[in-house]
Parts: sequence; C-alpha cells; structure tokens
Amino acid sequence: MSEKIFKEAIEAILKGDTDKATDVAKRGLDEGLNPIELMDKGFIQGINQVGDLFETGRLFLPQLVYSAMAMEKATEIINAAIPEEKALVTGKVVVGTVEGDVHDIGKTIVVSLFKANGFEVLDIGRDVPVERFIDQAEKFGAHIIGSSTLLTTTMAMQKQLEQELKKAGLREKYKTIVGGAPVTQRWADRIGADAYAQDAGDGVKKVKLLLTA
Ligand code: B12
Repeated sequence: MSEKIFKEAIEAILKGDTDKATDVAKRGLDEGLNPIELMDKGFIQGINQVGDLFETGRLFLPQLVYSAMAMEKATEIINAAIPEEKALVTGKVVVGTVEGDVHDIGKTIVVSLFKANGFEVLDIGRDVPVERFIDQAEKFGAHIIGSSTLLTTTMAMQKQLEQELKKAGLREKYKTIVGGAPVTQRWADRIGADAYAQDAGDGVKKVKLLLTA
C-alpha cells in the first residue's frame, strides 16, 4: 500500500502537479505513513528524477519550476507532521543556503528534522551572504553553523565561510557542517569544515557528534 503512495508522490512531482502532490502528502500522512519515509521514498525520488531529466535536456526550466512548486508544497505539509522529540543532546544551530543559490527545499527539510530532534534552529533562508551567516550565529548564540549549496558555482561560499570565520577569530567558537547535492566529505575536508552530511538524517547524527565532541 505504501509503495502505491510513494509511486503517486513521484508521479505528482514529475508532472509538476501541486494539487496532486498536496493530496498525496495528506493521504499518506492520514494513512499513517512515516513522514520521513514518505519524503525519502516518494517525493525526493521524484525531484531527483526531475533533476536527471533536466540535466539530460529531456525537461525544461518551466517544468522544473512547476515540479519545484509541487515539491515545496509537499515539503511544507510533511515537515509540519514530523513529530518533535525530546532532545537528549541540545544545541543551537544556524542553517542557511549560501549566497547566489536559491535552492532551499533540502535546507528546509534539514531545518525540520533538526527541530524534530530537539535542536534549537535558526533558519536564515536562502541566498545568504557569508557575513550574515556569521552575524546571525553571533546573535543567536549558535554552537553550529550549517550551510547548504546545490550549485557547483556557489560551493566556494562554504570555503569563504571557513575563511571569514578564521579572519574574525571565530573559527574555534563554532563547529561547521556542510551539505547539498554537489557537496562531499572530500570537499568538507578540503575546506576545513567540521562535518559533512549527505542527507537530513545523517545531519542529525553528525550534529549530535559535534555537540558531544
Ligand atoms: C528543485 C530544483 C530547482 C528549483 C529550486 C526550488 C527551491 N525552492 O529550492 C528551481 C526551479 C528554483 C531551480 C533553479 C535553478 N536550478 Co535547480 N534544481 C532543482 C533540483 C531538480 C532538485 C533540488 C532539490 O530540491 N532536491 C531535493 C532535496 C531534498 O535534496 P537536496 O537539496 O540535495 O538536500 C538534501 C541533502 O543534500 C542534504 N542537505 C542539503 N543541504 C544541507 C545542509 C546541511 C547543513 C546539511 C546537514 C544537509 C544538507 O539534506 C537534504 C535533505 O535530505 C536539482 C537536481 C538535483 N538532483 O539536485 C536541480 C539543480 C540543483 N539545479 C540546477 C540548476 C542549473 C538550476 C538553475 C541555474 C537553472 C537556471 N538555468 O536558471 C537555477 C538556479 C538559480 C539559483 N541562482 O539558485 C542544477 C545545478 C547544476 C550544477 N552543477 O551546479 C541541478 C543539479 C539540475 C541539473 N541536474 O542540472 N532548481
């Protein structure tokens, strides 16, 4: 039964059909599916397929935009249904998408899962300049700064964040975690970030490790 819902979720995103995505998200939750599973095995598979079709020229920007709109709606509904757990490890995390990049679906999922795991999270949005990451982390009293990038061209901003933290004499004050589709552990090591996470669940594990390190 859940397989059918996952398939419908994939189809809704492929078609860029927001009404269908809304209906499938609500129906899946009503039927008692785990929201994270519904996201991972359904909607995220759909948006990844859209990305592949776009990359190989079999789908164009207007369709990508419709698929993204359907994905944003599904994400909003599902995020609201993720149960909040009592935190065993607490900490404050600032999360944003770097300057020049407007992709925020993944970042928003990360924010929800962090909150669901009891971390205090400040979501600073997308297209965020490095200075703002630092300024907001200072004001929020963050322990960790998390940055997301989906474009290879904006990955350099994560490196710049490391450099600016050093310049400001703040590098030891914070732990940093990087994520986003083109980001790898190798990139994290290269720029000197404290951690890399391949998805939101991995992010939760890594943040817990950083907070107890
Ligand atoms: C949806 C989408 C869009 C939407 C974004 C809507 C939105 N509100 O986010 C729209 C239509 C706006 C868009 C625009 C563009 N896009 Co686009 N887009 C995508 C697409 C299809 C899916 C991204 C997505 O949401 N994935 C689903 C989420 C859940 O996954 P995720 O983001 O990777 O996040 C997970 C993990 O990476 C991790 N994570 C992510 N961030 C973080 C941060 C931390 C701290 C942690 C711990 C973990 C973590 O956890 C998340 C959840 O599990 C990708 C293809 C792809 N496969 O990535 C292309 C893609 C990223 N886009 C691409 C391009 C080229 C563009 C445009 C330049 C197109 C254009 N010509 O205008 C513009 C960019 C505009 C800009 N300046 O930013 C290319 C990038 C190529 C490259 N090498 O850089 C891709 C790869 C498509 C392709 N295959 O060509 N896009």
